Amino acid sequence: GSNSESKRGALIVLEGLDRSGKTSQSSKLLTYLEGLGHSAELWRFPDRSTNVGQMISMYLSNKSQLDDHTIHLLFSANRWEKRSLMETKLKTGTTLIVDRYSYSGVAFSSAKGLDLEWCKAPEIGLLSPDLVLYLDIQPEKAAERGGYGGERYEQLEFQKKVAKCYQGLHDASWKIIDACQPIEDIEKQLQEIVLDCVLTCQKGKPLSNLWS
Ligand code: Z5A
Repeated sequence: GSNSESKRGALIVLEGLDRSGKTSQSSKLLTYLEGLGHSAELWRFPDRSTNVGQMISMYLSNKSQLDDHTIHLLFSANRWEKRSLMETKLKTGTTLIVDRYSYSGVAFSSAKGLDLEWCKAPEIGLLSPDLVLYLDIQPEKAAERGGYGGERYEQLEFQKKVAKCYQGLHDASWKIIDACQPIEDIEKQLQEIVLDCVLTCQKGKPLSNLWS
């Protein structure tokens, strides 16, 4: 409508394997949107700043052991604790660029062998992204980028399983981007798609919940 209060922000998620370039591209997108005068913020999951986030961080750095189901639910809880703030931000016109979201939650846990529907269940009712940018890279190529540290999931064989699990999660909100192109080429491609999404949301596309 013409009322500026009704212009909501867009929920834009970046997904992909470790080293696919999510972090680099998220910050470039933020700079781009802010440069155009849009209100935008960069978020990431896990959000390691909360109490739940600290438990997740300990687990990822191998400082604690947790049952696979338990850590799955903690990742989900970490998104739930940010849900109402997320909704407020979007409704008051701020676009959120989010580095990893529920798809990471489901892909990484189901790659361990947990039941897919069980993995999706705690994500139901979280906000549904308006756009998912999947940075597509072969696990071998990602590993070559280096910087695989000591974190729990940073192993080639496991990343291959995660890549397969991601493939089962694509829906209409996904755009698959070839993450092996030069950084600047990917940046240009993402800018176009993201701006289009931001404008569509401003025109009144309703918010919805996962998984619908
Ligand atoms: N996890 C989960 O299990 N359940 C959940 O619900 C959630 C997450 C939310 C922590 O994530 C782990 O938690 C993660 C999934 C799991 N485990 N893994 N794997 P994290 O976000 O803290 O860590 P990460 O996603 O693995 O981030 P990252 O390692 O920082 O990767 P990235 O953000 O995708 O890539 P980058 O930092 O932008 O780039 C990596 C390097 O590649 C860097 O040197 C760049 O300069 C280079 N790069 C980037 N783009 C290019 C191109 N186009 N060409 C060449 N080189 C490039």
